[in-house]
Amino acid sequence: MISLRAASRLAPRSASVRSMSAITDLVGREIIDSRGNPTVEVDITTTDGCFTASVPSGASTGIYEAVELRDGGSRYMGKGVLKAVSNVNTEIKAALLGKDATDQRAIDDVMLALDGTPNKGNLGANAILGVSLAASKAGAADKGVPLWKHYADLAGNGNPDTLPVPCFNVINGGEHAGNKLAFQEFFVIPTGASSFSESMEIGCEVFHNLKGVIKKKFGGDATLIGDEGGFAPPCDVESGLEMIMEAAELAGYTDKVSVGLDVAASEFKVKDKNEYDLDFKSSSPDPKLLLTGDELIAFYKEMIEKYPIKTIEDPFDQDDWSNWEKFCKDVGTDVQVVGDDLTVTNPVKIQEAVNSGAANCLLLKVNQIGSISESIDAVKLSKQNGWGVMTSHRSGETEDNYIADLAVGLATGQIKTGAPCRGERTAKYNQLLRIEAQLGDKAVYPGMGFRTTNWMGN
Ligand code: 2PG
Ligand code: MG
Repeated sequence: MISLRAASRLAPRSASVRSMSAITDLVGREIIDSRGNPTVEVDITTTDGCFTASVPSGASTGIYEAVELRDGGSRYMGKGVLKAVSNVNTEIKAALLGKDATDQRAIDDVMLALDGTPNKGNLGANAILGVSLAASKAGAADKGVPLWKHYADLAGNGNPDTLPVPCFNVINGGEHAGNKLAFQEFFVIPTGASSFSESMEIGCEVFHNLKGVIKKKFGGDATLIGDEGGFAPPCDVESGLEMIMEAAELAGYTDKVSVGLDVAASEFKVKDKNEYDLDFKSSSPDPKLLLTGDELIAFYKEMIEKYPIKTIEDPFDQDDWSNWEKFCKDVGTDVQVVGDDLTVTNPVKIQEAVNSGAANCLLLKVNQIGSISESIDAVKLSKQNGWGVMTSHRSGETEDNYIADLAVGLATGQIKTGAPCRGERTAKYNQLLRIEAQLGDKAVYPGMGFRTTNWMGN
């Protein structure tokens, strides 16, 4: 019997009589992400040309995410990805040459079978995702459609017309900044804009006004930025929210913005205790900032009362299901409760959270699960259960902007990709401006309806 590997080596010859989109070459390489760490980039060549995609990387990584293969050792402080790149250039290449780039599911399935582990620990989720993404670009080109339309086709989502509402992360804390602030992300969300381009205008103007507010309060040093382009002032949670609202007022948009948080609470849960340390970055933590689960819930509720908070991500640790459930039951109607570390874009985890009522929105991060097809499965499951879906970048990014196309193609209705600052963040927002122009009069901006967008899939 001929082995899978041997059969795939024969494939290029038979490719000439098949679809024009057959993969004729596949090359992986190591490039550098926005934090100066190596990551995987992949070129896929078909008769339509060469299509390149690259893989992002997190800092506040959930423990249940698929494996990001790193080389270890001293090179790049252990963060090299040459093993993952080599997996692309040997095993994955051998298995995919000759395959039809438009058949995303088949391509992803070949890689999953080749890897053979539940968490992609063999080949690396970074190797598999790089290929999966590049294949999706080749597939779109073969069909002669924009990438967002190809993603919509793959998901059975018809002709999407909805741009996402941007959640601009204008204040950075947690693992993304050197300040003492425990919560990781503070969003200004232009829910009152009438179009995506107006939402950009609002986001940028609030961002610039916020710089002035922070400078006045803490001096110029406090306007340095964190990993996702937001400011990293030495403030606490409440004063962060206050400054954002002050900036919105100065910009003249008080009535047009909501706010949101990514707490990233897994980073400061006290091990084996129902406690969270909001001073976890300090060398001598203030005991007043050590809160029980109930105290943290009470604090969130107080903030929700005082500020127009519409979304809170990872309010508790990834294993702290009981506090998630209590919180989502209490506030989930008015406030979106987003699973990131809790759900890791994994249908098994999402189903668990649906069953227990622990969250009501998926944070969609393709590298948490490691392929386009499985990401689509995660979005479908979430939508079918009435959840919102927020498309997300990672804190370590590249110039690649495919998440903009994903957000439109899968009608997620909301996206977070940092502040309107730093090229790897604006690359995504700028692609959304282009897609808005392509859609022309048909473009829909969901505004306050961002939690329940027009999904045509099933
Ligand atoms: C998050 C992300 C992206 P990271 O927690 O949502 O903002 O951060 O990529 O570091 O996990
Ligand atoms: Mg998060």
